[in-house]
Amino acid sequence: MAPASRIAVVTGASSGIGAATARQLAEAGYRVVLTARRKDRIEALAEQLTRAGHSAVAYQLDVTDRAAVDEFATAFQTIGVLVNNAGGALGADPVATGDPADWRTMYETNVIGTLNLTQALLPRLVASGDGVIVVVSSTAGHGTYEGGGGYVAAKHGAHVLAETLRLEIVGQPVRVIEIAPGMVKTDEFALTRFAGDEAKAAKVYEGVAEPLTADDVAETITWAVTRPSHVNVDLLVLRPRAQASNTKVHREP
Ligand code: 8X3
Repeated sequence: MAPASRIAVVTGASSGIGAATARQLAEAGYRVVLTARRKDRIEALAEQLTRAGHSAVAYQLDVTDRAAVDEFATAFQTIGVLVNNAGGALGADPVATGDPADWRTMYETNVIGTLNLTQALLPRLVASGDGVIVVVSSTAGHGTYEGGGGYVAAKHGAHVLAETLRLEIVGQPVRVIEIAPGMVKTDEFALTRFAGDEAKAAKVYEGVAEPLTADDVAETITWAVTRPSHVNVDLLVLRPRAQASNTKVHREP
């Protein structure tokens, strides 16, 4: 169990990997702060966790709004864990025809959002004497695929942010952990990518026996975070067994 005073901030906690991570960190004993743009969702989850005897609060936050992030940071003196999970994909167009506005939005959410939270909370993570920053990147941050376009570029950015930060703050009491999931079937990831087109979203997982779940990833994040303070899981790539690479997926007929 984490000491009750240990605060864990999770971004993008309204659904999917973020919501599952908030739940699992609360169950592991952290005081969880759920952040997302969708207030109703994080409030409902925070209430649910509180009713189950855990410590959880909701704070509406857009990670791309630096002034709001700075204001959020003033609410804390120390923080134990920051999970940078907010992000996502928009579109699967080739580079030749991808929408620059989508590329910009993906860079803003996946990279600048992570940068904003990391910069604003780093002093509080250091002050805790034993801080952890998690960057939830993706296998898209470690290899490309056709149609990956702006998402692959943004996730490479998130990966580089984590790797650079780890070099720069070595010697300070903060671990930097990157978790890079492959194919994860969540309620919203593919649907958001394809602007609500259910048929296109379903095709992503078609014939794949068991894509990863949000809980599989949350369990991995929680495991990495709860290693002893001197153990830094630099990078952990996880995929479903049916996915050997970004472009090699076994699909049952
Ligand atoms: C999600 C993995 O393959 O859709 O981060 O890019 S993929």
